[in-house]
Amino acid sequence: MAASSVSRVALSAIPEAVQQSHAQTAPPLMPPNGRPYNPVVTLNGWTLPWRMNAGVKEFHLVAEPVVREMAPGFSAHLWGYNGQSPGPTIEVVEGDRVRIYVTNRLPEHTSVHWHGQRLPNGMDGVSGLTQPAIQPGQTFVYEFTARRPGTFMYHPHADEMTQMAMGMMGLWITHPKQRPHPLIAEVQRDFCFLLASYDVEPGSYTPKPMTMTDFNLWTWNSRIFPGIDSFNVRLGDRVRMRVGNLTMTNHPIHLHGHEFEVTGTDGGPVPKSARWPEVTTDVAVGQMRQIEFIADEEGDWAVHCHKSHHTMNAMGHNVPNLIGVDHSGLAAKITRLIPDYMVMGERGMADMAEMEMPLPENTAPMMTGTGPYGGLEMGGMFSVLKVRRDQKPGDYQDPGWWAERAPKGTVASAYAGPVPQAPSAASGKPSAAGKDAELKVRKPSANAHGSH
Ligand SMILES: [Cu+2]
Repeated sequence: MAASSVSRVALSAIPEAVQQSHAQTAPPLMPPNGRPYNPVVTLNGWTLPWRMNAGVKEFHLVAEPVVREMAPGFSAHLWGYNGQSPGPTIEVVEGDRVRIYVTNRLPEHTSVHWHGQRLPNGMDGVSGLTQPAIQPGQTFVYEFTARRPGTFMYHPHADEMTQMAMGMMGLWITHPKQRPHPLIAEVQRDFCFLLASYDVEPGSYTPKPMTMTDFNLWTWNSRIFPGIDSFNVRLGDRVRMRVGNLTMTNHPIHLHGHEFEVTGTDGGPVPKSARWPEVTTDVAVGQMRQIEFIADEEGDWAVHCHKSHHTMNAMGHNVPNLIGVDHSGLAAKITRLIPDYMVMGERGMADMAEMEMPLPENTAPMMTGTGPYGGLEMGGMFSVLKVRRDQKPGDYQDPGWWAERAPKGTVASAYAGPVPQAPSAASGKPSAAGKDAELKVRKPSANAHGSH
């Protein structure tokens, strides 16, 4: 470790850097001092404790290599803050004077940019432009007043490509001072998470920072389904979800069973006249979106990115499309050469989730997760909103599956009676399949020289 630029005496004056050793969702941190507020819940994360020092809220972030469990059985070697990636959520109140000590325990220099904040230019954290970089072993101090309420994030502005690909990021929530606030509703549940993508080769541990678009892990707070906790709420709760995107592509976040409104961005609260109902909202690169809805439908409702490749884990993208191809006899022949070989994709890709193919060590299955009715065949950016009438206020525990209490007759099920004939689209009459079918046949040789 390089020598610190801060003396021992000065270090003792710095607040303790609280560490987190696990990836479970921490209960909301009720503010022990300072202005009161309703705390957020960071999905599979936690809020950084602070200390008050002569009216200033003091935090201590430590940038360092971490081991992040992305899902049970799969961990990645990332860079983060205070033992985890993402770093802890910082929660303050509009008007708070905030001092953040940042210690660099990485092998290279770093800085912290406070994305979306109004602050003095020299506190903006762009190394080379607004400050010298924080060298390994050094501690820097940032200080400013949290001027406007909203949902923000922090991340390095130094060797950004590498440091963000390695997981360096965190959420920052500035709660409103005025309550009730005309544009910021009081909510019963306030969740937050960051979207990040990684490229970790199956069987390895460290993301490849050079990857630009072809990532294989799509994460919420550096977790992948089934490692992402569910959103557990009480029937009738007003629920807020704050989502920030630090990947290289956009993510249409989709909620089942409810309509929501986008009530804020990193630019601040959205005027009421500019809100409209949605069930999906696109979160573009570098953006934050705050969605709100009343959880008034009981059940287990999927919440996910609507890009279907983002609800999968690491896979071989170069798999040929074999849907409809008859493999019979082929597998047996290949198995003689490669004992673990499995033919997949003949009937679709669901086979891949069902057949438990041997995976390299430290690899998450591509499509996985088991629900009360069978395989979910999901991965990546997927979770569940669990709405229950008997979920106690302030209780964030997983209530189990809705299937165990779904009222009779409210679940789709196999039909045993006579099936009515389906009318064909063209005539509106029952179809005479096979009778008038027309086939176009092309001789294989016709295309040999590019002719059609
Ligand atoms: Cu996505």
